[in-house]
Amino acid sequence: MFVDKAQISVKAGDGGNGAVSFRREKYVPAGGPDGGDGGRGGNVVLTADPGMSTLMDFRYKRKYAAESGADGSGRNRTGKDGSNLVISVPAGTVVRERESGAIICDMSGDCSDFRLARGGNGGWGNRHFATPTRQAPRFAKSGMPGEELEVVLELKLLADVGIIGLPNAGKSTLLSAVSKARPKIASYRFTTLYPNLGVVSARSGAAFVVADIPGIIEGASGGAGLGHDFLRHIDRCRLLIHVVDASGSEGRSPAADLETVNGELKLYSEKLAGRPQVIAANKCDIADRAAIDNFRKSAASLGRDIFEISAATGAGTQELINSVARMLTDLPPTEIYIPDYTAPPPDIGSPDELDITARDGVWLIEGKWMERLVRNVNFSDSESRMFFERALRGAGVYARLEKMGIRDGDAVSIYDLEFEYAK
Ligand SMILES: Nc1nc2c(ncn2[C@@H]2O[C@H](COP(=O)(O)OP(=O)(O)O)[C@@H](O)[C@H]2O)c(=O)[nH]1
Ligand SMILES: [Mg+2]
Repeated sequence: MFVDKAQISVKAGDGGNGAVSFRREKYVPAGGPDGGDGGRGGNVVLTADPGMSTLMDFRYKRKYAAESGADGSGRNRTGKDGSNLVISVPAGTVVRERESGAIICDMSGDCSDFRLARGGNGGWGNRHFATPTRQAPRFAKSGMPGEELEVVLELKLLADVGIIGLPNAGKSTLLSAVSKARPKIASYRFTTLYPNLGVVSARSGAAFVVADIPGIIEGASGGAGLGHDFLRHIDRCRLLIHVVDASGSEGRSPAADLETVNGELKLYSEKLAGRPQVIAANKCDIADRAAIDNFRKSAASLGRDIFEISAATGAGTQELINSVARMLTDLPPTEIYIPDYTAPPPDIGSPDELDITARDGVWLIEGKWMERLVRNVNFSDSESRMFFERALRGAGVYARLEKMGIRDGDAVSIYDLEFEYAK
């Protein structure tokens, strides 16, 4: 089974929690805090594997999660970092965010490894929270959650040349004649169920990659067949070789076949239909001269030239390849998709959702809203500190603390910040 599009969800590992622990030593009844920090969560990383040519692996496995960081423990032991989860995808896979369709990355060219989701940081253990007045902090911080994302993977082969044509035109035979690729060849429809890639060397020494895709059948672009999907693989080909059975076997007319495929191509994508196209009149070993000449004439009326070849005997194939190699030198390089995905602005939360807990006369305030506020305040600057004060008051944080019973002299702990409460 060939799969060229897959939807998966990925989740990076959560950070481990910080530990609450105290030193235990002989003759020392209450040691200082020695709770270690949580480990970092693992990232989800994509890696391009040139040996893969299908997204089949993603058909039955859709959820991918990297390992979470381990919790910290006593004796200042930091939790183990979660390992990264590396997901192999075929080279040329384009990754999009599911909902917006925006491109996150194109696994080709320079991009062979990509961090798709970032692991959360580990939380601090209680050893960070000791102060001269609070020598036994009974709290630690939780780890941060790992990033989560739903993405669509699309296979867009990194081939310079795509071979198109109706089933049985001889596409796979041509690929095997000009490269070391050994695609399946047979005379029934849809023999080729997944694309075959082959490296072709021209006389000039130039080499290029050719993709043989399953045949396009009539009505494919309307969703009638698989053809439409297959065209996606050759989206980024720089040139197309259009193989037509010139022998008119099975009662077909080469000129009509040419038109059928080009019609489908246009319906699928004007862009692809506009790519340079070389017509290979195949099976010339069994086609009669008159039929070939007729085909040449009708192609000429469309402003196109044809190459007479026989993929089976190899006749004419080298000329075809040399010409294609020449044309490629003048064509722009393989298209690389430019990412246009921007991560949504982080959820900034609201002051009403703040988590306030009192432990040992220390008032811990946590929450997204606070995190962001603290990040934006420079505490060595008195103006900034006043701004911070006003923000807390304005958001009703002090009112809440009062209501919960805070007293003058209690400590307020907000992330890395701690101060004494005074009405
Ligand atoms: N006589 C002759 N038969 C060919 C030629 N090229 C392909 N064939 C035959 O046509 C059939 C379909 O070929 P295949 O390469 O599988 O077609 P595809 O569906 O376009 O990939 C096979 O039986 C081939 O042996 C050719 O140049 N001459
Ligand atoms: Mg084939």
